[in-house]
Order: sequence, then structure tokens, then C-alpha cells
Amino acid sequence: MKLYMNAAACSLSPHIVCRELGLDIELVEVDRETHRTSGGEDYLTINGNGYVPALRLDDGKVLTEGPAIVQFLADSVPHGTAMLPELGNLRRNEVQSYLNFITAELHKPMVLLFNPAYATVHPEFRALVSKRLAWLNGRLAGPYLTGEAFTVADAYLFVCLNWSPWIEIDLKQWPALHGFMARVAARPKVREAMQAEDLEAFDAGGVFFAPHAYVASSGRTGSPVRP
Ligand SMILES: N[C@@H](CCC(=O)N[C@@H](CS)C(=O)NCC(=O)O)C(=O)O
Repeated sequence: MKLYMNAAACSLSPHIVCRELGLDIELVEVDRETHRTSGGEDYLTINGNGYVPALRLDDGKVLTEGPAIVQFLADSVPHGTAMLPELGNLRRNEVQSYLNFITAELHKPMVLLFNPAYATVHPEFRALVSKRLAWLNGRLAGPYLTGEAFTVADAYLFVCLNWSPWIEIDLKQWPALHGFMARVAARPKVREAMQAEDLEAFDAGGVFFAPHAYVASSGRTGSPVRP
């Protein structure tokens, strides 16, 4: 399988899921400006929307949309029920509920906070994201969103929360979420995925990750991640 991706973008979520499940994938980087892949393909012929992630299966079929991809990955192997419970188990629907919450209530408004074209409404979007994060913080009782098991929704949440420093959202105000980040960042397979995307911790707590070139630079101007 091939995973079309950008470092630290939402494609890191299916990347983490692949590694957690022990699935063999080839990472293919997509140039955001030219829509060319590292292998020279025109990415618009793979995903007409131009954004990552996309998953190309071994038979050539392509699946797009992060939340659908991570569910497909977990369903593709028997042990995937550890990350997405089986049909008929309400915990599966709880994981799906979180995937939908993350994609609609966090990911999309966070994307707008990266976009200077929306600068005039950034305070409102920041307030909205903060309200959602406060709610989530109050619900996070176990180590992970639905309890003891690290699910596909946790991988997605980790990736989105990792963007917070660049949109002026201080996660420390929500201790459960901050603790969640530290817990996920310490998972060996998550570390492996970040290493493969050349990401390094850039804060003292080792909770937020950015490309090596950004961490190593003295100025650290602009955003090193583009969701
Ligand atoms: N609805 C899509 C959104 C994907 C998305 O926003 N991808 C971003 C990276 S996190 C991207 O590639 N943006 C570039 C673009 O929109 O051209 C999904 O959930 O997969």
C-alpha cells in the first residue's frame, strides 16, 4: 500500500495507524504547490481534491478521507479490533463519533486558523476550538478517548493537537489533553512514524513535534506544519 502524505499533516494519523497495526506501507510525499508526488505522479489524478491523505491499495484502488482510511486500515486485519472494535460493539460507534468530532469540530476550524485570509475571524475560530477542547478535556477520563485502548481516533486527535502551538492555542490550560499528548508521543510506534516523517520534539516537554529543519533553525519563523 502507498500512503500519500505531508510531514506532520493529517496524513500522520493513518501513518501512525499503519505502524501500530504492523501494516507495510510506502510513504509518498506530495508537493503542496505543484501537486506532484515524490514519484513524479500528478497527485490530482489520485485525489482530485488535491489534499492528503490518500491510500493506494495493492490492487490500485484509491481511498481518500482520513477518517475512512483509518477505519479501512483497522478493519483490514483481525487484530485491528484493538484500534477499532468490531461491528455490533458500541465502542466502535464511540470511536466513529470521536473521528467525526475531530474532523468537523477540530480539524477544519484549526485549518482556518492557519490561513491568513481568515485573520479577521481568527479570534472567533480560536474561541470555538477552545470551547471544543475544554469539552474534550472534561471527557478524557482514561488514558485514551474511549478508555484503555489506543484507537484510530486517538491517532487523529494527537495529530490535530500537535498543531496547537502554531495557532496560538496553549494546550497546557487543559491538563488532560496535555497529558494525552505526552502519553501518545511516548508510544514506540508513534515515535517510529514521526521519525520516518523527520519530525522532532521542539518543546522542552517533548510533546509537540515539527520537521527537523524547523527545530534546527535558529529563527523558527512561520509555521512548519500545514494542515
Ligand atoms: N477532508 C480531508 C481533509 C484533508 C486535509 O485537510 N488535508 C490537508 C493536510 S492536513 C491538505 O492536504 N491540505 C492541502 C490542500 O487542501 O490543498 C480528510 O479528512 O482527509
